[in-house]
Amino acid sequence: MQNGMFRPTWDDSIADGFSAPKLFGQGVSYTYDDVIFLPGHISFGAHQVDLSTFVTRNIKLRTPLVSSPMDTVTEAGMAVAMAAVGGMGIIHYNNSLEEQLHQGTGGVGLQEQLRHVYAPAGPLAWYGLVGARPAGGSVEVKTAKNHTPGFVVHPVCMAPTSTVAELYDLKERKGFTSVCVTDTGKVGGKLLGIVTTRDWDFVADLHTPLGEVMTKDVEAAEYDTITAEKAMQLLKASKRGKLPIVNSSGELLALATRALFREDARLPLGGPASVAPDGRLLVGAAVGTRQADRERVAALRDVGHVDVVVLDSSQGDSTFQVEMVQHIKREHPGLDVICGNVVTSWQARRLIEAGADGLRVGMGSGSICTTQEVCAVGRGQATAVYHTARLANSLGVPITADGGVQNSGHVVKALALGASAVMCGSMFAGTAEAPGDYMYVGGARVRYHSDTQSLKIAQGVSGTVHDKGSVRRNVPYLVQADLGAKSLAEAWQRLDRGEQRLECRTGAAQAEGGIHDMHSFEKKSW
Ligand code: CPR
Repeated sequence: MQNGMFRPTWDDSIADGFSAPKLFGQGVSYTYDDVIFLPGHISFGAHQVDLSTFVTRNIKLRTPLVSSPMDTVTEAGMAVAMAAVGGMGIIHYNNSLEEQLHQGTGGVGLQEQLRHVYAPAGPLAWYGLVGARPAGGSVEVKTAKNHTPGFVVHPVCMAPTSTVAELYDLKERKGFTSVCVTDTGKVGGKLLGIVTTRDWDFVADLHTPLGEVMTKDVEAAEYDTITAEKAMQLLKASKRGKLPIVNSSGELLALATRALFREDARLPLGGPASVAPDGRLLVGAAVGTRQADRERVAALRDVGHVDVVVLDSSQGDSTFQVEMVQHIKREHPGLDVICGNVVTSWQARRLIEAGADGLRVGMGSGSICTTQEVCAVGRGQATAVYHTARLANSLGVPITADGGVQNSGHVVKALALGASAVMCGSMFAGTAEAPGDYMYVGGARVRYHSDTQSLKIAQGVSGTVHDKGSVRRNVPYLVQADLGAKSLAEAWQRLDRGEQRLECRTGAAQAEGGIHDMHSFEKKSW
């Protein structure tokens, strides 16, 4: 005791467990579940823990979570939601550039998505940032301090010629019972009306066009003058559930809803959104390493203003990536590049020397990934994260632990072992912001097929995931760190000094650490 305060001093002779170098230096490949951290001394409150980190050399996140570039996970809605909670989304590229720019997945092109995310006049520019109103009429989001989300980014739209049968189908697939009706059937079309349950629940003829049942007398707010506060007031006063946001030509841009405002009020953790220096939301996009991808990168940068591109490959240590990262750094010097995936220090070093600003770590740990089984290569994710992070962090390049996260404990383990951020796929698939109809088929992605070769090897499977609500609700629960350290830097120092002790768990210890001896139970991660 000193001055009445207990000051823990480190004493190696009574230290239990193993240091990280010892545990991970035994030639054993450990997954997150295999290892357990021995608890340390806590001398601060949970609210004092700061998990902000750099996900690349230049991009800092308040929340160290990134959503995977998978067509079942990250499109514009997810990218915006991730930025709104202080993380970042990486938009997938399971499309040709042409398709991305003009059609896109599910009819929403990447160009459109990015324009919405970035265009100064687009609704997403202020989604999650409402309150940071533009000066002089132009929407220049200067600050994310007044984080008050409440707007639907891509409201579901139908055309007046769509039928009640299509609404039943939508309800079945997505659970939605209300839609905006526009002349094009899409966001950006002229707003003609709104259809809610009360408009169609007694309509017997399923072929009835929505134009006949929709409510035409809809109160809409103009984008240029609306704020979150005003939208809430209007919704309260009108006692309606939805307030479409339109431009001066009456074209639908977004939708404010009572339900979202109600939900936002209950969100457990607030804070600033992830914003680039120019005031726009941070977003990343995945690309490949072919010649056409060079044009894709240029378009993403020039049209979409992406902040980071992710070179998307299950085996990133290749001449293709080295040449691609060198090309990007030469042609687009301000654009950060995350290379990968890697699992060894050597792989990491080659890509860092080539110019990588960040690395994505994980091979075969993803929920739908069969790489280890099919190709006989990979590494247990805990071991991969520890070794690559050690090397990369010493060279000033952050790593993102990619794949295999099933619970908040896995996130904490990844971060404590040296990751600056954690990338999740299946964890976010099935959330309200993920694309898809509650079902996905994820095995046919470009990067996992070598289509110039006669032998094509699939390294993924198809699967389904549960509906998980909104990521804006889930994310705060995923980053509840109890590291015995106030920041990631402090946690890594403890790991380096050998003060953070670890052990490998036997199968029985893992069973004991899970739920047992219950007749029945319901397990909720959040
Ligand atoms: P989970 O978070 O779902 O466990 O893992 C997500 C990661 O899995 C992705 O970021 C990616 O690295 C990997 N992944 C995604 N699709 C894949 C296919 Cl089709 N095959 C193999 N791995 C995949």
